[in-house]
Amino acid sequence: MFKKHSLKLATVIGAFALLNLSCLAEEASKVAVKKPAKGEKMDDLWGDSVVKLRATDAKRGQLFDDGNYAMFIHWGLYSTLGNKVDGKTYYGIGEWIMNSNMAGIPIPEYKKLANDFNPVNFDAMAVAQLAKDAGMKYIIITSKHHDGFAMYHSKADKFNIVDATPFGRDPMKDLAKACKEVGIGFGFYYSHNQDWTFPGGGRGPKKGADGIPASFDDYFQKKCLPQVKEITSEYGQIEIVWFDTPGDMPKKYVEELIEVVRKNQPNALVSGRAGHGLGDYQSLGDMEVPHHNVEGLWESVDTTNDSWAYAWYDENWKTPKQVLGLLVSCVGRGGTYMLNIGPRGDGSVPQRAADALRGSGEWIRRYPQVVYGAGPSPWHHGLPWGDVTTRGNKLHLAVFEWPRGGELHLPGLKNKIKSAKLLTGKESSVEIEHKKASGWSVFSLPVAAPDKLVSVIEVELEGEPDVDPCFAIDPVVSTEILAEFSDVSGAQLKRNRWMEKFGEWKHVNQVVNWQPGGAATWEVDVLIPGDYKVALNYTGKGRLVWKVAIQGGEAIQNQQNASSVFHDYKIGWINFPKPGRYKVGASCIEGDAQSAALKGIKFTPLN
Ligand code: JFZ
Repeated sequence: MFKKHSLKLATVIGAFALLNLSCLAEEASKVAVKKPAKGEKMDDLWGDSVVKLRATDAKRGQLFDDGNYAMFIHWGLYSTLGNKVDGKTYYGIGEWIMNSNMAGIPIPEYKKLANDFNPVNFDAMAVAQLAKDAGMKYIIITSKHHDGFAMYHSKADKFNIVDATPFGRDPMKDLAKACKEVGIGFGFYYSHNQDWTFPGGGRGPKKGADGIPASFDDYFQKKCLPQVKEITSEYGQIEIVWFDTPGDMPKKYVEELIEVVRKNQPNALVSGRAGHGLGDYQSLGDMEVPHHNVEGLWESVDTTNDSWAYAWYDENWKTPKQVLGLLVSCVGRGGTYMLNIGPRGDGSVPQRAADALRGSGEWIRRYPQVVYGAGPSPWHHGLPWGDVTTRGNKLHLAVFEWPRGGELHLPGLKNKIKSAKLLTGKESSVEIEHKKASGWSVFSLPVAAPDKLVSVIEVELEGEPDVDPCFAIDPVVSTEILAEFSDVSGAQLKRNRWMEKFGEWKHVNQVVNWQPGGAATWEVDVLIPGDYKVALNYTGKGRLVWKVAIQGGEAIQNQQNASSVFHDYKIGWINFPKPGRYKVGASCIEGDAQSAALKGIKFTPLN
């Protein structure tokens, strides 16, 4: 079962990491974003960032193994606009405000912003302390984004925070020092391919001020290479150089940059988005945590609200519990989570972003073992009530949805349990009772969750964790199983990506192209027999008729509405007559089946 899934997922992730999504053209955007001008598709910028783990990565990989959690900061000239230009608000990722899909600001206009850039409220110590309080192990900050403005003192190019602004100081010196002082790592984001203001840079002007045509090589030699030398030699030890959006940048340039990093910072990691598979680890698509374990060194990057850079209107903050959900599932899938904040143009950090980070950080301080140095879940996917991380013979069950009825159900664990303890976040813990039932482990719990955010049960096993990762229908909590985990016949599993707001990418693996007789089929394990409510999550047009059938058992069908937004539609009750394994299939059998895109199936116990 696991093998099959990992293969399927490898394909999904491979496709997603390759990001050369020519198919994207067919995949209509969900939200009307202005059509990019010719040659201005965002997705041809991502290049080949698939990275294979190499043996020599072991030492540098330590950062990810121990850390698992980092702060990303998008801060630049664009932060002064906060997505408002000439009184008009543009919705989307703030650092792209210059782009023609956003405000479309001409280069000379944009450069003028530097005249008023004076981030007097930037407090490097406070930012480093915030990351520390959040439980994050290092900070990666934009030294230069696609706009070409250097947020540090660059001798290679005057368009920087010291030479071009009234501020006239290098805040990166302060931040590098502050990180050292509070005891966390420091590193730089650098946009190596795209430079929208320097002649010859990716998507930049094609001519210099003198009217003479400029090539990418001009940009590379005059700005990119010297700047990468600067950021890797003038800020002490750095942990990562986070290159981004390689596009079709020739390999030799990427190789040269990596050589510089290796020479100046032999212990630093290079992000996969350097391109050509030359980085040390893989950055998965933005704002997304994978649903199945992923091998090798990788991270997910995400942001506290919906934009990377500050956007004045964006109060859509992740709550501390959401942050923990994303972090724990990232660690559970075997990766590292890097969560972004976007300081304002004056350098201050929005209070709610800080609150979300501190709220989740307090939890991490109570249960550090769930995050730091923790290994992936032997279930290879999340569980209905939460997720699992591991260390040696110990499982940490992070319970996000405390089950009613005083029992937690854990399917498929083959080991003998030595002990099970409910952690209290302090030194003490409470031993809890557990029993085995039809291959499930059942833990007795107090009625109320002991932790207001996420409670943790530590289970010590005899031997290394040995688990059957089959999907199992929880007897208490709703179980959603994604379509990407189904066997599909007479239909197709396809990845759909779209921008919710400009630059805010969403991704769904969905079953489409339904043919007569087509089905998505899951194998599920049932502990408590009886009736369960079934819902399907899909998009489509008009009314659709769906059939859900248990192989050799009951089949139900129903007509429900559809819309362009993924939503749970109730199909009906279905009966599992006894405990054990079942195959359950879902099919779109009537209506505009060509419009139907199935994302998942949900089983909810009646009581
Ligand atoms: C890039 C940048 O363009 C963006 O401004 C931001 O800095 C973000 C962290 O990275 O955007 C991307 C790059 C890659 C993907 C999506 C957005 N991707 O691989 O899905």
